Amino acid sequence: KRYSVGVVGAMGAVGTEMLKILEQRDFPVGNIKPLDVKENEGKKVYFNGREVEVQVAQEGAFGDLDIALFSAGEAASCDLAPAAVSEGCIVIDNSNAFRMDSKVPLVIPEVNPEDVMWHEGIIANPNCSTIQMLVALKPLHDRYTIKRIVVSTYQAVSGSGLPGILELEEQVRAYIENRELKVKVYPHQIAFNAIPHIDTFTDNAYTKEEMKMVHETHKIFHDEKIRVSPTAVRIPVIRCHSEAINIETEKPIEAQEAKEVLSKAPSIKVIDDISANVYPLAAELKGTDEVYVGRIRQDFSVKNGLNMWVVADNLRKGAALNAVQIAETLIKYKKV
Ligand code: 2RA
Repeated sequence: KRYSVGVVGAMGAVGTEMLKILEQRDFPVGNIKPLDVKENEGKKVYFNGREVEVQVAQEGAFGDLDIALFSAGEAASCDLAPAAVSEGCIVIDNSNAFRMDSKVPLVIPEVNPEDVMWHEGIIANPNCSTIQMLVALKPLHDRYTIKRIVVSTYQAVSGSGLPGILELEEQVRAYIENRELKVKVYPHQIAFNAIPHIDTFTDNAYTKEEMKMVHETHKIFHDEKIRVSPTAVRIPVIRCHSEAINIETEKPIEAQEAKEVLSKAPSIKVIDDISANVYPLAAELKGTDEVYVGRIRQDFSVKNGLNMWVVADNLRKGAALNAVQIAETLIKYKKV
């Protein structure tokens, strides 16, 4: 069977990757429908070597689709995802609009694929920083029962889409040319800086980005007991998020054995040889699909603790690839 697939936000950073990944993974597409805002109507995108015209993402555009991958921001998802479902289309949404909705499964195919079984038309893609963290922690949670996670993220500007990329590039250019740096996308200059503030602050002094990692971990692991304490930081890297993760486990955990558990787990590549200065590096992992783990070491400050460094391409496994893998999971579980 071949499927009629729409991509909402087809001209954006994630939407562009979605089209690329559908093609690279030879997803059984019968018809592809790039959808975006009115300003982009008529522009061309390429799919399977063919030029395809962008159409307007609006009510009535989903009746001929089996699946629509959304990555056009929360407002567009709130407006159009229910309409798409009512037109008979299944929505895989990369925005934050439905992630905590009790009727919407929040899925990482390597972690909780079976949750697609209870979808009612919408499946939510987790936040990029959550996806890479939980792909890495799932095998350790299964083996050692994680009770607490402390994580600091080092997030690329492409997490803010094309505007974030352009802001960093422009500020670096201005710095080199001794011009005034303009600040629009972020609360402060991002070039040569580290901003501990992603999304908005909530009333507990954590940011929404940090609280997403807490709530999404509980929903995806189906475990409200795990304590999660994140700090989300924006750094001047174009692509690939990095995370310093510390876990405490119920059961005794030993670094070498944990390294073996990780190296056998799906979608994980262990890159860890400090004798040769080898560990995952954001600048080397653009365009890859796995979650890369290194600096695996005992946390000697607690009874059962482990530290690790986790890197993944935030536009691929952190967004577009995970969404396409959810579509593949729907087919596998016969839920489309
Ligand atoms: C960011 N995780 O990095 C958020 C949304 N992609 O900006």
